[in-house]
Order: sequence, then C-alpha cells, then structure tokens
Amino acid sequence: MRQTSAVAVLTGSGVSAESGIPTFRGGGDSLWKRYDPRELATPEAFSRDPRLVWEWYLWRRSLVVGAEPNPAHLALAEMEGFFSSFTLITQNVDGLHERAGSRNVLELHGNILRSRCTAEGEISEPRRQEVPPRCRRCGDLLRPDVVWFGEMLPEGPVRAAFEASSSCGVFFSVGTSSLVYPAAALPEEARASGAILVEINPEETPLTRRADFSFRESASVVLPELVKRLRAQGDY
Ligand code: BJW
Repeated sequence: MRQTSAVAVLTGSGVSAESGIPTFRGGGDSLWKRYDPRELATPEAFSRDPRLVWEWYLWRRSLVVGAEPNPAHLALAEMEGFFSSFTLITQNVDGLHERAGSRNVLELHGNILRSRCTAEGEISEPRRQEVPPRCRRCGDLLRPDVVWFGEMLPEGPVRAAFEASSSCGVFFSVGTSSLVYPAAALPEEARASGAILVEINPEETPLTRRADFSFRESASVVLPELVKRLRAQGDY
C-alpha cells in the first residue's frame, strides 16, 4: 500500500452487519426472515404486491435511520485521507459510508432513504402517510430509489467505478459475497489492470481464490488494524 497512490474499495452488506443491518444472503432473525430478500428486491415483486415490498423497505429504513457507522466505516473514511486517489464503491443503500465521513463514494445500487416516482422517474416525496406511498406531484406510486435485479445501474457511478478499478494499485473487496453483477466484475477489472487484490470477509466467496490477500475476519477488525499500521508507519 505504501507503493501506490490509488486505492479502490468495493463494499457490500457485510460492512454494515455490525451496525445492525442484516446482510442479503445471511438469513437473519427478524420478522422478515420468512421472506427471501432476493425475491423482494425485484420489479416483479413490486408489481405483484407493492404494499408488501414497501413494508419491507420501511422496516429496513427504520433500521438504517437507527444505525450508526461501525469501526469498518470509520476506518475507510480515515483511509481516504492517506491516498491521493481513493474511491469507495458501495453496493450498500444505507448511506453509512457518507455518515462516517467518506467523501468520494459511488453508490451503485441507490439509496434506501430516497423514493422515486414510478411514472415520472424523478426523486419525490410521499403526498401523505400511506402504504404504498404515492407521489406528492402526480399521485402515482412511489418506489424506493434502489436498483433491483434486472434493472440497469446508474450510468455515471458505474463508469466511474470501472475507471477507478482499472487505475488503482490496490483493490479491496470488503463484506460482499461477490455474486451480484456488474459489481462482482470490478475486482476482475482491477486484477486485469495489474492491481493487488485484497478480500476481507469471514466467509469464502468466489473471489477468495483470485485474491492476493484474503483476511477471513470481520471488516470491523481488519480495517481499523490496517489503518493503525498505516498510521504507525508515519507517512500518512
Ligand atoms: C462480512 C461481515 C463482516 C458478513 N465483515 N464481511 C452477469 C453474470 C450473471 C448474472 C448477471 C450478470 N449481469 C447481470 C446479471 C443479473 C443480476 C445478477 O448479478 N445476478 C446474480 C445474482 C447472478 N444483476 C442485475 O440484475 C443487475 N443489473 C444489471 O446487471 O443490469 C443489466 C442487465 C439487465 C437485465 C438483464 C441483464 C443485465 C442489478 C443488480 C441489483 C442488485 N440489487 C440488490 C438490492 C438493492 C436494493 C436493496 O438494498 O434493497 O443489491 S440485491 C442485493 O445484492 C443488494 C446488494 O447490494 C447485492 C450484493 O449483496 P452483498 O452486499 O454482497 O450481500 P450478501 O448478503 O450477498 O453478502 C454479504 C457478505 O458479507 C457475505 O459474504 C458475508 O460473509 C459477509 N460478511 N459479516 C465482513 N462483519
């Protein structure tokens, strides 16, 4: 890391697990455990039962609003100051990286706290307290401003994410199962461009064998330790 000025980090839901936000593929112990998140985060589920999907998102919003950034988010925010180029690419929709102080954040899958009108496509507010909520301007259904399976990711952030991945010296994949594309293609992009690949995840993933370094530990343990060691080297 001392030999590079450009670092890119891809994060997934595991980074927020210790802030009390459930991961997607980890099961869980909630009211919603009988629902598979992979089946609710789809346009088909929303067309079939917008009320059910909204209730799930309102529950998740309440967790996000009550959550605090954990030591992994805080360490990443501090690391940003160590490198002249530092890009934090996140699949998370919880905004905790920004709340921890990270500035150069690319949100690939949107933000759960925003809503957008299904008719106009614009960010909007609900006209009154109702589930599912309706657009204050046109009265049509609102939806969470997130990216569901089968939908396109926002073009600007995706382009910037591929650029950062292909031009960094070290690429971190943190707290993601590396199953969902196109995000899962970013580490390969980085590797093909000569970057060192580091994975931080307590579980093995499809990326583990491709990584130069694999830390089978929680992000909230590894990242603060890494920041501590970088700081101790005195160059930062
Ligand atoms: C810890 C930890 C701790 C726990 N510390 N770690 C190419 C190949 C194959 C398929 C496709 C492809 N291109 C497109 C597809 C289809 C699809 C896809 O990828 N499917 C795969 C599942 C096979 N992709 C899409 O549809 C995407 N759109 C697209 O590509 O558009 C073009 C297109 C359109 C039509 C047809 C074809 C192409 C859109 C993907 C949108 C994903 N949306 C969601 C929901 C977001 C909204 C919401 O939050 O509700 O995004 S799904 C869900 O998965 C969410 C996440 O961001 C994403 C990734 O999950 P993540 O973060 O990795 O979570 P988990 O739970 O899987 O893993 C957590 C990890 O943390 C685990 O490994 C734990 O071990 C670890 N962990 N504690 C560190 N303390």
